[in-house]
Amino acid sequence: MSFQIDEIRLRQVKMPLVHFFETSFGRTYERDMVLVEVVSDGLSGWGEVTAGENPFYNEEWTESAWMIVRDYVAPRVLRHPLETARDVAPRFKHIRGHKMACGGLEVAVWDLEARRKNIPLHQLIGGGARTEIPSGVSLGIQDTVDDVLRVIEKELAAGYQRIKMKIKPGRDIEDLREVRKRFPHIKLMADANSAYTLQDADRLQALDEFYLMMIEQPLAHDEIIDHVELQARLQTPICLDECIRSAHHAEQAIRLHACGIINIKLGRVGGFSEAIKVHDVCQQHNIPVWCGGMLESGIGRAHNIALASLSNFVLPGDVSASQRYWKRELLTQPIEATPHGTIAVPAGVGFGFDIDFPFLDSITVRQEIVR
Ligand code: OSB
Ligand code: MG
Repeated sequence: MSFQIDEIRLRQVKMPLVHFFETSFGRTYERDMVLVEVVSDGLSGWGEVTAGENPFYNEEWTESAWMIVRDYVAPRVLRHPLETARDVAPRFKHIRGHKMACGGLEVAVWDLEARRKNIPLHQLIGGGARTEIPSGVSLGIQDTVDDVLRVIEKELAAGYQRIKMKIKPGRDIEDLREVRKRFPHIKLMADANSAYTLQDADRLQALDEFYLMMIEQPLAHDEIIDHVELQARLQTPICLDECIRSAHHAEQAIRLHACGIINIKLGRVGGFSEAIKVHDVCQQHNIPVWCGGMLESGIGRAHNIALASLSNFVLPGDVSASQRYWKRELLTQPIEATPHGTIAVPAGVGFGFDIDFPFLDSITVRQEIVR
């Protein structure tokens, strides 16, 4: 049953984080994000562009995403006959990069298709392999090691299954030593967000002593080959994040032994079609995956939950409860974690949660409709 998108509504919303989030590339106090609503036959599907406020994680940021969606992404989808949401991603093949902008609209069409079929999004994408997804937390760099220990204590008490710590040169070996001394048995990993080069290989090798589950994206965001060399020197598996923007990259990284694990982010790879392909490539090669996060609002979070219900998402991911990020969620009900560190996959139609429209309107700073 083919359909077409009649109208695409863009919104920019600002939401302060309950606690700043610091990575090797900087601190975020407030999210400034672009939401995409696609309308067809009076039904709406929703997506979130996961770009940051600055072009530091990758080349995209709020402003670039707005322009790319408005001027390049939306016009390629509007009033074009679609059989399924799978027909959306190929329409962007001439757009270089800007996968998060493309992905924000692509995931909205998947949500729309699920709503048209009156089924949950997880079912439409072929997920539903589990009814609860295993949940971990990503902890930003804290001011002191004592703060790190305190935050870990709190998240473990809340039940989360694994702890990820952000590291950078100077906040790595010493911090991890303290954490391991205090918590010798927890599932622990570190994320460097590309803060090192091959010249730091000795320093990274020293982290083997802490038997981390994995070290995430130690080297440059666009550099698979150096990771091959580093992986050969480490016992700890490397997990690639920034480097993997397509299933092709995943296949190359796996073939070259650049990593043992891959983190999948919907935005980074341009939406569900490509995320599913990355998942499948990894599964064929026995590479486990987990779902990463980009400090999403409830809408992006809900899409992540659906994604993480695919069968090869066997490791706890970065998708955690709304209250860790927001005083008030964009949804009528916040997303919550269970005491055993999981998040229930919602049974409702589409992405499975209801948007809190009055609140959404109150934090919207810009709107534009593309017809
Ligand atoms: O590298 O995984 C990352 C946040 C912003 C940019 C990059 C990353 C992150 C996180 C946070 O680690 C994940 C989350 O809690 O949403
Ligand atoms: Mg990462």
